[in-house]
Amino acid sequence: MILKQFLNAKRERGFDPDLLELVQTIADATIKISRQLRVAVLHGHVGATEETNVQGEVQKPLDVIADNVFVAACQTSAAVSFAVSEEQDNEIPVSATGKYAVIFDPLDGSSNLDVNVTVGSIVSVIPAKAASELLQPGRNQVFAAYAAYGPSTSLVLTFGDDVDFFSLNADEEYELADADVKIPSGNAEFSINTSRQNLWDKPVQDYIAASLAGEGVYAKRYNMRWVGSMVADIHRIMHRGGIFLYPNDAEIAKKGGRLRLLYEANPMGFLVEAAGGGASTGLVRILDIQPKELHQRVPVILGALDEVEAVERRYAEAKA
Ligand code: P6P
Repeated sequence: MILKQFLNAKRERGFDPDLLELVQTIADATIKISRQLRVAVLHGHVGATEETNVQGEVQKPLDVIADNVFVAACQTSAAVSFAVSEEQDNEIPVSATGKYAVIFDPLDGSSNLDVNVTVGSIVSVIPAKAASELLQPGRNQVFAAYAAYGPSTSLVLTFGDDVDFFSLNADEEYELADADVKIPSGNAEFSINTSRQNLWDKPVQDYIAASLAGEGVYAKRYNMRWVGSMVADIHRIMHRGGIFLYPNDAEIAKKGGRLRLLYEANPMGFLVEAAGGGASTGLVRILDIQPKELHQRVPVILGALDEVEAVERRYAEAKA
């Protein structure tokens, strides 16, 4: 089944046609980006630009290209009220009669582009007609997805019900590859940047130490994977389980965390929870956080529910 047929079936089940059309538009944007990535090296689109974004990060040419693709896609849809991008300081007004805000990280993990490692786009859709409605808890999302640009291009999406995996076929159409995906339990594998170990919150230091000592949730020695591209690490976890952590640490605590709430933690949290997993800061569930500003950062602990709950227990014990 291709995405168009999948969305038609949702329409027959009463899903909002405007949202379904917007989802097709978003999917088409990721296909455009996938095409650009394939030839980026040959077109000199790797390396860095002279610009920095609102995050203070040096922009890659493809950050700018991907951002332009998503903004242009939003501007073709009367259903979109605002576009909010990691690469843009402020929200971009689109349609005065729009009813959905599209919030996105157009190209996540772009530092991996130069070395041909999987990168991704992350998208969140919330019901919002006015700029004053852009700061909503992630539980209010009506759609979330990521595209993983790797050996193949995957599109993983949810409307909050099931999580469905699509893969780009030879005709450049997204074809359903796996329906109603659930994160498996039992995979003793954590995903964290261990170079920051001495900075982590103590509950995380203790959780990782226990996992390495064979005293973690699954009582066996844990493996470690860290791609440095959130989409790639989360896609692995969606497939085979495990836990992803970018926890609070002594350095990043000043900024509130490393990853952004509105266009990384919220959409990934919505997807992971819909797949039966957990999404937490260690102290609170990510989807319950009331955002205070567009580019707010949060600590992120996502993955198999029993693993996330184990980290939350360590935070609770530390507070007791
Ligand atoms: P570090 C990429 O820049 C990103 O935002 C996420 O995709 C990724 O998980 C994380 O940062 C990598 O962080 O500290 O390992 O470079």
